[in-house]
Amino acid sequence: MSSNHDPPSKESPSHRFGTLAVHAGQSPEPTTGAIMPPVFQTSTYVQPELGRHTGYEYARVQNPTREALERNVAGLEGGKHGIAFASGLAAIEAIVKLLSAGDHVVSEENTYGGTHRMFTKVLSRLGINFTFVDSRDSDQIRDAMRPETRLVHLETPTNPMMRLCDIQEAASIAHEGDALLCVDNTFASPYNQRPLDLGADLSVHSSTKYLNGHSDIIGGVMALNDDDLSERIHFVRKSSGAVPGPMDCWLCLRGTKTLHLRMEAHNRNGERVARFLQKHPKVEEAHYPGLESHPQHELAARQMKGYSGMVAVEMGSKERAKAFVEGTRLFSLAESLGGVESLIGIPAIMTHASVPPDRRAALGVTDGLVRLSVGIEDPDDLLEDLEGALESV
Ligand code: P1T
Repeated sequence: MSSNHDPPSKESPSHRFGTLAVHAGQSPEPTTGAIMPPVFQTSTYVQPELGRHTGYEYARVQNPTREALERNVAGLEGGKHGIAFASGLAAIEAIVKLLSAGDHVVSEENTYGGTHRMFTKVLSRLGINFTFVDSRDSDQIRDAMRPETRLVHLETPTNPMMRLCDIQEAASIAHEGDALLCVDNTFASPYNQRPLDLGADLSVHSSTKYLNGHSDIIGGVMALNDDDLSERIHFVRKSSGAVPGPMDCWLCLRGTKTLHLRMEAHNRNGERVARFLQKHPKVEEAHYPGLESHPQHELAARQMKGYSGMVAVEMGSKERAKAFVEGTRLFSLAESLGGVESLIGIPAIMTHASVPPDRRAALGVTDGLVRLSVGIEDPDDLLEDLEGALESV
């Protein structure tokens, strides 16, 4: 365990999200009363005598700044434990490292390209077997389950096709077997969706995205309730070492305290951009769970509180997509998402280039698909920017 040191904080589990964002797991630093947790930029801690320490021995295992972030994210996800990592992929990898050679994982087929690459090119070489399914259809998850399935890994909404999975149903399928359900909640953020409340065992994030929200760190974090599972993941992290630095934890904690304000703006702007693009004659199709035309809009309305700022549109060809992404001025051509500034890109050539072309084609990740991460700028300026760029298509 990383922390036996949780100090009392002001919040109670009955507090609302915005109060939890500011206060969950936070308390004044005991020496000075500093209201913000210091950046404990240290690798080790002095022991008063041999065999006796302060509870902090070595910073791979314990760091108070990291623990302040972990308690905050746990509060936002409605979980008992938060565990932070050096990146989103490191967090997902730590979960799969609970398994042994011969174990089996059922994974959504349309995950972030890097997750798919780690599963197929790294972890499968170590004897862990993966079956990829379209988790929009719960029967595909059920049919893929084997006696040795230990993990069901979902992303909902998926990157970049915005497909959804019914988390409650997936949890019951995973638990009928002997498997954990992990949901990558990066695209929704805990403000819009709380997988643990719906029966998932783990909610995992690339905190690089909405949680941090300012495009200035790489990080990962997960939330969970089970004490034994938390112990086992802490053991993997301490043994493997993919820990985030204290300054990055401090920055991320600064981000999570305004998550509710930023997500309201992302949700609002995302929906305006999606509706604008859906109606635009140069756009063939818009993918956004908040649109009534999204095939799973009813599930989205049931499972999510808002639909975030991620939008994907089919432009019909690589040339048209290229003209669009190179024609914007406010939307920057870049990988990543979830920051305050708007980004635009072509997943097939950028974030999902590592997914084999035939698999990309089967998923609908065409060379003409454009993904937008809609930021929190004034929405009228964003629409003007998109209108201008579409004129050049
Ligand atoms: O980049 P990292 O912090 O390791 O997170 C990986 C990751 C995990 N899960 C999801 C849903 C993600 O979108 C990502 C990273 N995604 C991008 C960099 C991107 O532009 O899609």
